Amino acid sequence: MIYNEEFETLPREALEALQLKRLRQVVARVYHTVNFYKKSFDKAGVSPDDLRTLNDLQRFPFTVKQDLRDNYPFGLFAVPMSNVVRLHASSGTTGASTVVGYTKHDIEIWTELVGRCFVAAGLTKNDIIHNAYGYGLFTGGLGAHYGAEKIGASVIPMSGGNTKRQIMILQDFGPTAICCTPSYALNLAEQGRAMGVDMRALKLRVGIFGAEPWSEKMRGEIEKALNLTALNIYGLSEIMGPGVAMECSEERNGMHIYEDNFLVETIDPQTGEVLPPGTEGEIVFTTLTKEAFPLIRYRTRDIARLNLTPCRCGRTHYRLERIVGRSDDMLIIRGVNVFPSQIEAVLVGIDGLEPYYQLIVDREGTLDTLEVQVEVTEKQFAGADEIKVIQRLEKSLIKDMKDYLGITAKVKLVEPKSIQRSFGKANRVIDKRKI
Ligand code: DLL
Repeated sequence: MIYNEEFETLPREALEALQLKRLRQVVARVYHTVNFYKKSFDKAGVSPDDLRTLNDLQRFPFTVKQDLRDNYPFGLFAVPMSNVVRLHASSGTTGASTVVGYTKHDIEIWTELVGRCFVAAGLTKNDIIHNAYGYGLFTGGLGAHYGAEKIGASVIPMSGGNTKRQIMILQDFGPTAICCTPSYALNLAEQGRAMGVDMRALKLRVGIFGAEPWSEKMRGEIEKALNLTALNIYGLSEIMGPGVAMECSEERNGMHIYEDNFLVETIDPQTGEVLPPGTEGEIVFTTLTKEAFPLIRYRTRDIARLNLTPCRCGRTHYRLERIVGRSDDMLIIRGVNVFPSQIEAVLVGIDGLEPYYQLIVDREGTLDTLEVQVEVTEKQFAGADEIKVIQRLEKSLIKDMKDYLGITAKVKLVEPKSIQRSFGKANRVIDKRKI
């Protein structure tokens, strides 16, 4: 089934004509309403009138996450706040966080696109959808929620956490579909088994998993543990939230990008040069229909490849293959995005700590773990109540990490000079996870 047959199956030529029309509109609009774009286009010597073909977009400058941070919180909005009906944000200390806004119309489009995703997954109004994406500033919970209601399904607004309760609801309410991160799906399966529940006998038949990288191997494990069909959903808050791209149940081989709303390019992350579609590189999006927070040539930092071959399902939109990595140092820990620099921002300014730290990321069972090792100062280390003070410091750091970044971390304060010094770019992250 296809939610919006007209737009999802547009022949390529008509799709590109629509994209060009929308692109010209959005580029002109941001130029005239957002100071940042006026300045950056002027600096690059381009104007909206230069856009005659889709290829002309290559002359326009990229937008990067730092631009969002520099304009924190609302500086890139293209409409007055009175037209904004919703805000979402990433975690982070002030300024390191990114904030996105939506008009009523933006929410309608987002809702339709997530509706498209659910229909692509084979869901209908007869399904009960257990939504375990976090509700709140994260886009996952509310994004999936609105889409589920749009197709008329019954949605259980479960949010994240409370695993035992989730397992009880899965048994009692009998949802036929579940939305969560792939690692949480494995965690639910494991905890359910530990509680003596036959997780394969639940009514679940489809899982819609995303918000973090996963592999075909993990797909196999989840399908086996929960006895369902596992599908991949992609999105990022800057561009909209979940529902930028979604796998169809027919081929389960790459996620159709809703290209009537998002223009996609692949670039070389080192040089910024545009690569032929189908080559592995960094994915760049331009939003074509967003009102409150349009983005022009936004560098996602996600590394992947487009699949241009026609799909059995009939959708003409190109597919995004699995995300294979990132061109920056962003970590996704239990579905929460965090940059080492944000952790550093929590650490600096705390009396008794040195600016030397290391992050050790691992996976225990199905759950990501993060250990932050930080050096204490000589003075602190040699102090009389050393152990008591260190324990207090560790506790308060764990709390700050949770409060500012939403992550659960172990903190280990280590002796002065025990973290290896680097002679070039510091390598502060040791990621031992094998996904
Ligand atoms: O994770 C939106 C989302 C919610 C997508 C629910 C899917 C389901 P952010 O928190 O802004 O938004 O994180 C976006 O997460 O740039 C990717 O690096 C990563 N990511 C999202 N989906 C996938 C996926 C949401 N299916 C960042 N596979 C993106 C791999 C993914 N990585």
